[in-house]
Amino acid sequence: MMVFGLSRAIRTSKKNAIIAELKVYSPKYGDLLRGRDPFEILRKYEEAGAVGISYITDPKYFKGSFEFFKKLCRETELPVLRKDFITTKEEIEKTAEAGGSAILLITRILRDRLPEFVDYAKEHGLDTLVEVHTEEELGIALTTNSTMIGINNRDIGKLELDDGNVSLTERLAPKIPRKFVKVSESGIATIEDLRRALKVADAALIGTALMKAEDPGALLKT
Ligand code: IGP
Repeated sequence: MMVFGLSRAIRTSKKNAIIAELKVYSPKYGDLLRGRDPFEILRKYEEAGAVGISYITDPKYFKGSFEFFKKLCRETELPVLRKDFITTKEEIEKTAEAGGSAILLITRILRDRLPEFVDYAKEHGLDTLVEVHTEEELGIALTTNSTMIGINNRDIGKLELDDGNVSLTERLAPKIPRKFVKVSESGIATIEDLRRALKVADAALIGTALMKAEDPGALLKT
């Protein structure tokens, strides 16, 4: 197991740090795999120099599976981030056992329990990506020992029916102290969006735009 592999990879990256999401389905665009083999996309992400891989295990809205996550952790040397709507500590244990490197914890869902969940995940060797979408949520995230803070440019409450806007990252990232790795998540669709995000954040997390492109690695090479 790579302890805190994702945050370290971002901090030591010499090029644009992009966490590439292997996103099989989006509530807005539907099927994103289009008959392709997910492992073929994984290889493209690796070749293009992704700093880490993200995968959504939620079956309900994103058609993900925990079984596939386990397989993914075995198949790649890159640190893997598990995304889901985590509400129990048992899920943290399962993520660590599967060989995951990092886990997403959503401030809006966990609220008062967030600091405790962060510590629990770190005790299990996992990096934590604490997700925020408002300034008030950022206030809560900053009280935790999380290794990373993710600014979600989309409103998760709208389940991706909004496009998201990188201006949220531009507004919130400067308020985050350097001890946290800053990640701009969601709605990054163009090179211009990516440039804006990486001007203020340490890494960008991209799913839809990579999956919709002809070459899933193209945006990673910019
Ligand atoms: C990726 P996008 O817009 O590039 O496809 O976004 C990722 O940020 C998004 O999938 C996401 C997500 C989440 C999914 C961010 N937070 C929480 C499920 C749960």
